[in-house]
Order: sequence, then C-alpha cells, then structure tokens
Amino acid sequence: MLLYTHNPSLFAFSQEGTLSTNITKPKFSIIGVPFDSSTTYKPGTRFGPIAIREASYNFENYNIELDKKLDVPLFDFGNLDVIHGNVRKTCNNLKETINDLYKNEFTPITIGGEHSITLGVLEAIIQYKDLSKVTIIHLDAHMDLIDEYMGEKYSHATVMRRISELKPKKIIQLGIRSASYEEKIYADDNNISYFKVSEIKNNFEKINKIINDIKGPVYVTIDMDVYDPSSAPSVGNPTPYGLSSCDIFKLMKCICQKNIIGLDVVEVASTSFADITSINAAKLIHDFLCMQSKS
Ligand SMILES: [Mn+2]
Repeated sequence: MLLYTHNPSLFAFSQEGTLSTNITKPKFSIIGVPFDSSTTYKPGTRFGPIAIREASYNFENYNIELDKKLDVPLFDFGNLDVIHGNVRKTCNNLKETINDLYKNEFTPITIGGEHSITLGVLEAIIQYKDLSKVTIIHLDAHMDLIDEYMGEKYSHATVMRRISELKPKKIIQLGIRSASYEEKIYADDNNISYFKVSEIKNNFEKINKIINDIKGPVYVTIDMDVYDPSSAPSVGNPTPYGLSSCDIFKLMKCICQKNIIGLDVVEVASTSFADITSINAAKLIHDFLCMQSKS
C-alpha cells in the first residue's frame, strides 16, 4: 500500500541536491542537522529535520497571501553527519558542508537541530563574505549571549556570543523575552540591538524602519521559541508571551526585502506528525522561499 504520495525525505517542491547542478543563482539548498546534544530542557531537536520536511507537504506551491508561486530552484541535500555529544565536531562538519554549498553558489537553508549549529554556518560564510559587512537578524525568545553555560563554551545558550566574537557588522535580536542581566550588558556594550515582543507588537513601524535601513547582506537565524508556545510548544525552551505566526510573517516580509545570504530554522523538537511546531517551521521556510520567488 502506498502510504505517501510524496517523498518525505525531501522538503516539498525540492529536488535531491547535487553540487554539480548548472542552474545559476538564485538557488537554494536545504540541509538538515539532526543534532541535540547541549539541550537542557525539552529534548528532541534531532528529530526536527524529518518533522519539518514531512510537514512541508502540507502547503501548496502557490502562496495566496503573497500571490506568488514557489518557483526558486530548491535542492535538498539531506541530513548532515552529526557527532552526538560534540557540538564543536558537528559544527566543523557543518562548516565543510556549507562551504561546499557556498562554493557552488547555493543559498543555504539549514534546519535544526539545536541552535548551537548556527555557529558552523557562520564559520563557513566568513570564508566567502566579509562578515564585517553582514548584519545578522536573530529571532529568538533568548539572547543566547552567555559566555559559558554549565561550563560549556559551545552550547545552544552561548551561540550568539560565539557568533558575536566573529565580529559581524551588527546583530539585531527580535522577540527577546528572557535574558540574564549579564547578557543585556554584553548586548549594550557590543553593538547588539534587541527588541522585545511588546516593542514588535506595539510599534511595528519602528521595527520595519530599522530593518529597511539595513545596508548590505543579511543572515537570518530563527529559533522557533520566538513563537508563542501556543504556536510552537515543541521547542527546547518554550517561553510564554511570544510572537504569533502572523507577527512572524509580517517580520519576514520586511526581512526578505534585504539581500539574504542564508537562513536557519532551529530548535524544532517535534516528535509526532502534524505537530504544530514543525508545521509552523515548514510554513516559515515555505513563505521565505515564496518571498524569494519571482512569479
Ligand atoms: Mn531560544
């Protein structure tokens, strides 16, 4: 009996990835990172990539809200070989893979996996782009700016600190509602802007202008816990008073006016089919791809 009319090992509307494709830019690649070793609360992000791919078949290739088809070339390269228990070695593997994708002019979409993996992506990008010209837009409930978490330098809770040490032009954090005082001071001292949920909901025009004013390339990292837990309960650290899926859609429409050089969507810990967290993650990537489409 045929259980699937689609191939759930690939993201919807994608082809199996190969580095030798001759299609010129823009072309997008999906790479899954089924990794969850530094998780401290709800485990399961190693199942994120398969859950997001499966959920991606829930949507049409036409996006009526945008009046656009998903028509950008999309290639799914499957999952990274991860080394459970070792963030650093996993990031090294990811760095090599993203390197290959960049060399072949793919814009990488990385699906996690816990947030620590974003460092591997940025460590690859730094070899191709002058990071001092790249703005990082970070959607998250948390700042992730602690220097060490439980004695670990490489962790989901320290990832933006490690990325800030790579000296990007600017980090803009959106949806923040949980931080230590030390993280707030570090942000203030290190050219990191942060906007709370209340600021985004009550003064969207201000946020819109800040995003509009960004010059140069933009990398986007999205921790799914930026959503309110009512929309995304299956994440490593669910945090109340978050953004709605409509708020995120509005933000993404602004962000996608920019030159996006990569996207990651992390912290999905869905362990069952049709879980709302994986559906929102797949929809977010689907919307992003439609926003990058021409027709
Ligand atoms: Mn977070």
